Amino acid sequence: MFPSVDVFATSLGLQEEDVRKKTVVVIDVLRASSTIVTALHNGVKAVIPVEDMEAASKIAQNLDSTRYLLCGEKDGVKIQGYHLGNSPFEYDEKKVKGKIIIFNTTNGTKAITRSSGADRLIIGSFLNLGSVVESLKADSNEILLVCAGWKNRFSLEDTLCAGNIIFELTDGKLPEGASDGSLAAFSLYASYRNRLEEMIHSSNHAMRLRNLNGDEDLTYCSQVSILDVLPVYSQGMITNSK
Ligand code: 3SL
Repeated sequence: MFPSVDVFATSLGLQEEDVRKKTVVVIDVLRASSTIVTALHNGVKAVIPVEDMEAASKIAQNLDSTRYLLCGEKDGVKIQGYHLGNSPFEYDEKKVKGKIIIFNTTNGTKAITRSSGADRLIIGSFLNLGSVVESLKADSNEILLVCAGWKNRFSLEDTLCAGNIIFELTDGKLPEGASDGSLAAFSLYASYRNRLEEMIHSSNHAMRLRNLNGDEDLTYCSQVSILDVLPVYSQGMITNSK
């Protein structure tokens, strides 16, 4: 039985009532979701997503400085004075194991905080797609897939990932009565699923990132279901519930 699934192409205008009593999956393939998944896989204790630098410093002031790392980016570039930026490759086990990450990014962490009133809030990416789908299959809530997008605009890679989740939930056959959002994301994914990596590399955000740090992050974030991690948000923190 296909649960009720809808898709927001960005988190702009997302209201509390849109997420209430639902299971929400926030998707920011490039790169916030992929970085959170990687950080948790490499032993991060918890990720605290924040909306801006002010919120990040407030939280940092109340924590012992040996316990946390201040991390994130503005327009793709590491914020001055922060320990780490937003490339998943920065979050290797040696640096991050056991740490709390205070995480501030342009679109991804805003989408997460805007969805915080959900009944269940999961962070999804291509990297942990299998774990997300498995968890959604066992969930009786209505499902909302929230794409982070880029500065209130549609992002190809996030909607492709939403479509991939829906494709897996429906075994590739979208039932009648699916929402317009599901139909659009599903159809996009179904059209490009054999050229996923190529499509991600040709997205607008990939072009911006390529100028900043090459192709390495793009190739990494395009891999499907390589990490068995289920990041779940609760009371201000994201932890791995696997
Ligand atoms: O917008 C975000 O949250 C980031 O993931 C953007 S970037 O990939 O670091 O540019």
